[in-house]
Amino acid sequence: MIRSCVTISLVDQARGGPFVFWDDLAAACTDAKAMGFDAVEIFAPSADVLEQLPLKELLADQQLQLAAIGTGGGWVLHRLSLSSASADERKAAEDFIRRMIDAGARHGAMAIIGSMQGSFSQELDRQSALGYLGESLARLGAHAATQGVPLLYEPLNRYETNLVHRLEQADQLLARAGAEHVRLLADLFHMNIEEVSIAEALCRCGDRLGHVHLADSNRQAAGLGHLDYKPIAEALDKINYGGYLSAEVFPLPNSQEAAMQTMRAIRTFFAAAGD
Ligand code: LER
Ligand code: MN
Repeated sequence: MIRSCVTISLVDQARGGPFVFWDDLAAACTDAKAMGFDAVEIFAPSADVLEQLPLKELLADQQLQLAAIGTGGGWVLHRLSLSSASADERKAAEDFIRRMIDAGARHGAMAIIGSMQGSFSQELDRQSALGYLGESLARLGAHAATQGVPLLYEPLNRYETNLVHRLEQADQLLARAGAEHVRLLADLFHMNIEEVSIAEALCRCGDRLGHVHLADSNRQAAGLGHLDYKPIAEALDKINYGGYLSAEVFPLPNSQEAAMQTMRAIRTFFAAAGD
């Protein structure tokens, strides 16, 4: 059965980004539970910060799952990426992510590689950048497997990376690299820009789909833009998707409204979810 999830950002420098709740983890968990969410996804500055949070108690008190951990803080705060031209920076990026994987896995959560994939540049051509990225995904996926969780890889739209924009390209990259412990993350906002058909792209993922970022065409809560959720829900049903729909949207008109609108949309469009 599909489960509901909502994002919480603890990264001040990411202000203006597409996260529903901000700053106060305890208050966000209380709100998420009261609104009926099954889980939260946390965007944290580092593994150290995650490890210092009273996460175990907060999740237990609210009976929430920790679905996923965003690793993009490594990009936002340190400009680290897995496709940097510098071997030292690529290693630092991998180390940053490996520690995030461990910090999340303690709570059963998957780490997300989105912004940390980086871009190719004048210093490093596209094929080399994709080669390094694939190798890192394979290594980090294998590491995540030793911690009992898959790793998530998220294609981003053309304004955020010049490497991988569509799920099929991501799938091919993972297959070429032999990154068998990595699952695909489908972000409906990026897909609305890049995919020919969102529903067909989801169907092609099959059981390689590991997580969904739920957003509308304008990156507001589902139902506040012009995405048609019926074929999307049918596609997820067809592939028996049993993961999370995680609201990664702007807190518009405010965090509470965005979260409540997300729950309404999940209950309306995605059968059996949000009960
Ligand atoms: C960034 O646009 C995004 O969608 C995040 O989930 C990347 O980690
Ligand atoms: Mn996303």
